[in-house]
Amino acid sequence: MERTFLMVKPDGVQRNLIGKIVTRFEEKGFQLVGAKFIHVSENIAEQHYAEHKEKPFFTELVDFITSGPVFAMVWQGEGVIAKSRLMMGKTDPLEALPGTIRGDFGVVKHKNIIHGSDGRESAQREISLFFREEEIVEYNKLLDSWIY
Ligand code: RTP
Ligand code: MG
Repeated sequence: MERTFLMVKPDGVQRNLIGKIVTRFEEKGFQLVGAKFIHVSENIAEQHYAEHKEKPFFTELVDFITSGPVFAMVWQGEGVIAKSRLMMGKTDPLEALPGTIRGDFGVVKHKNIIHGSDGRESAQREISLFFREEEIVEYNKLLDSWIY
């Protein structure tokens, strides 16, 4: 089953949005298979955002994601990578549609509440950057037979 890495960023944590965000993915029918409340180190932040290393906002990005605790998660389900990107909305919260997480809760690009992997390869890379294999919990849910 497909998996993705989602993370409530420091602004989402400070604004008490963890519960609301988790609820959206639960209600959709995706399954939470890993979660941890952590302070991201500079080293992990730099690896996580390696694709943006040359961008002018890279330092700002690393400073922000290490500025406070985050809620890191692994979610599982059919099409979860692309669908969670849709549920998050566009990078810029002012462009993100109402009904999306960024569209409903964010205002500026550099404080956009949530991170989500943008493809299969980044999902794999990010999951293994933040989670050890044994920290991911595989289990059967009765509810699944009503979703699939
Ligand atoms: P994310 O990686 O956080 O899920 O966001 P994303 O895929 O929608 O956006 P991405 O292009 O990967 O950019 C990563 C994060 O960098 C910040 N950003 N700032 N100042 C700027 O022009 C700018 N552009 C991007 C955003 O916080 C974005 O989430
Ligand atoms: Mg991205």
